[in-house]
Amino acid sequence: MIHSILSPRYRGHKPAYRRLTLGLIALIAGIALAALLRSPASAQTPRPQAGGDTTIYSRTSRAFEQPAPNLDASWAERHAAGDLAFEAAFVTAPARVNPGLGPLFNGTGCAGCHIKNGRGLLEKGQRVLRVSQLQPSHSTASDAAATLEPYAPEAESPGGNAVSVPGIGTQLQEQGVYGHAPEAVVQITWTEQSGTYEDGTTYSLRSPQIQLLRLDGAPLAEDIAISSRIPQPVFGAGLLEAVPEADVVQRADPSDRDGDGVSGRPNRVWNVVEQRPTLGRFGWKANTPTLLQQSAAAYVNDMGVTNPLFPDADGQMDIDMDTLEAAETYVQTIAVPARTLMDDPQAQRGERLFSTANCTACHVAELRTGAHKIPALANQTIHPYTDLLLHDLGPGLADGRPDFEATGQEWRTPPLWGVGLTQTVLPFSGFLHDGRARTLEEAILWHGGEAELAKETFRAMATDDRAALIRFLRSL
Ligand code: HEC
Ligand code: HEC
Ligand SMILES: [Ca+2]
Ligand SMILES: [Ca+2]
Ligand SMILES: [Ca+2]
Repeated sequence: MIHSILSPRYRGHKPAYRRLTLGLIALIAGIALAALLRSPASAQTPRPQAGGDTTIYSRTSRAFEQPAPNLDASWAERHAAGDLAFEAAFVTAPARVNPGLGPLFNGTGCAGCHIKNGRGLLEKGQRVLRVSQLQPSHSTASDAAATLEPYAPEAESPGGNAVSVPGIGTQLQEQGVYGHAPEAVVQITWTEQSGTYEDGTTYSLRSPQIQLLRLDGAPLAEDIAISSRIPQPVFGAGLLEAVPEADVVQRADPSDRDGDGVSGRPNRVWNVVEQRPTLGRFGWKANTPTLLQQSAAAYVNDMGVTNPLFPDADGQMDIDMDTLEAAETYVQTIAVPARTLMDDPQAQRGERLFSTANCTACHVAELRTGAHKIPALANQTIHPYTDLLLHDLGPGLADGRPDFEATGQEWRTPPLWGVGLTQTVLPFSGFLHDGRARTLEEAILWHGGEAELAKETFRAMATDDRAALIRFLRSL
């Protein structure tokens, strides 16, 4: 007779080997469970915490829109209020909700430009064109602009180094509320140039040519430097604000003492609150010192919404300090998405190549934050892949327009955290200051100047090494 082991007769009579097997199974299950609970922060995965304790584990199209998980209850509440300020779309006064748009503007709200807190596109309503006059004095621009409504809401900043264009100022507002003409009309044409990788594969790079037209269609002037910029991702910005100034400045190597061809300089920009120049951190040329000022400048220049930092000439303002601080708090307290593919051999190889190609000379993997008024941002080890310094990236990317101490060829190293999610969050969004690069490969191939050697190293890589490097960038 064959007895089933489930037979009641056998209960309580399990042989020793069976007890041992069950024990082993339990032990293995326990270890597996512990490993699961420990991941993704376990020992084999050294750097998933891109934003320190503000890191979240999301790789979806909403990955840039989460509150930092380590906010205390009162900051979490302020984050939620800030979210509403960031989402608000302004309208012409008088109105019951969000009045004060314009008279001239580029967009109607923060979220309309920074799509899902990520980038925007180089199209009207999302882009910002900064301008300056090449020959300050007698200029054809002033004649042409004489027919335009003289309006330049941009505040004068001592040391700005960008000479105002008559009738436009230093930022071109392409839209006006009813009865107000835009400052100019922008025409963009694209040119393509082709190149070849060392392995024979060809590629094509596109760049925009920008022409400003008067409203009647006549060209505006030829002696205007134009810098077209797409909206940048805004998550993690609070952490970058919390990196001690001394740590940023200490990485500068203006005379390239270590001879690696990479220098790097801090920008020093006008701080409206402190009424003196301080370290520039935000914007493609690090032309803004703090997130309060970045938000205030966005309100007044991009939306025509006057505020406590930039009131009307007569002292009136469209929004109060609470609203301004709500927007500031929001961009300070957004979570940073964690890195992925930590155990993927190809991504690991790509990370080593990123380092051997000396990308890390500018895209510094690890920084540490210091003090900040928001406790969740203080003393965090973060992996933003930026040094917050200006670098000369060569004539290919130059806009010819100075911005405080940044020259027409210098740009701030942009952070690369979350760069792999860029097109998950916004399909078709581009890389680099004007979104010209359609892929990460194109972004790298545009590097020149101080990054010429790094670019050449990439261009000369074996096909599978290039793929590994790109896979690493996608994992960020
Ligand atoms: C018309 C589109 C537009 C609007 C509206 C707009 N932004 Fe921006 N934002 C930009 C562009 C373009 C840049 C890059 C500016 C530069 O490089 O000079 C930028 C840069 C930023 C940055 C810097 C990010 C970094 O990594 O350096 C922050 C923060 C920011 N914006 C927050 C805001 C907030 C808050 C609002 C609303 C109050 C806002 N923006 C409204 C287009 C916009
Ligand atoms: C000398 C400093 C420097 C070095 C070296 C360097 N970069 Fe950059 N990188 C920059 C700057 C500055 C920009 C922004 C340029 C612009 O927007 O016009 C940039 C932009 C990028 C972007 C686009 C980011 C975005 O937000 O659109 C990627 C991707 C990138 N770099 C990857 C790399 C890789 C990979 C390497 C190594 C092969 C490298 N970089 C080497 C300074 C550097
Ligand atoms: Ca207004
Ligand atoms: Ca203007
Ligand atoms: Ca150097």
